[in-house]
Amino acid sequence: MSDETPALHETPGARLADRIERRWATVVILIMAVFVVVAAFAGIHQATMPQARVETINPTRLHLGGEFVETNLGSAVEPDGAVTVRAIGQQYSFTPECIVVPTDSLITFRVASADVVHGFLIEGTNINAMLVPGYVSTIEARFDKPGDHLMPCQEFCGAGHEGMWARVKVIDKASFFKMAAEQRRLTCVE
Ligand SMILES: [Cu+2]
Repeated sequence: MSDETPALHETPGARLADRIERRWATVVILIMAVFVVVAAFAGIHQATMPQARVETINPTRLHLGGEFVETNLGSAVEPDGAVTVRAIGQQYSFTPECIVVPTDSLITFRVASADVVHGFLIEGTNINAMLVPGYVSTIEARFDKPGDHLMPCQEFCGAGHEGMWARVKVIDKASFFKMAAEQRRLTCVE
């Protein structure tokens, strides 16, 4: 290399390229760091689907015994005052087809599929999970105001998929707990 020609990596163009590359590398590292934090947060709070905690169940025997027998479906107040909603998705309906929950309470949804993959989605909220046969899908939620939400199946599950939906009725906390004192399992199925 002669004295008149600078080395290739020392030309002004090369130095500019070097600066730009370093800037983009920093941006990429920051984006990856954000993704890692989001994934860790979702995992720790069990907000991922499939869930971090795997709970299995035999889908062919849901109706015969255990947590998901028909008399145990609907909303229940647990001894500690928390509300658990148990439901089943099957071709082509949800049981119960109208779910009633209180405002301002921690609600745990526990939902299982009795046959194929279905979707559990409550419109107007960020509640959205897959119901994979063999697994219990658990989601925690809170509703701050009374109202009605549609709950359509959001995974194509067969010829009758478009007719598969239920409703979620959010009522004020006092009336819910009054009803719950008189009945072991609540639904709004009429
Ligand atoms: Cu479905």
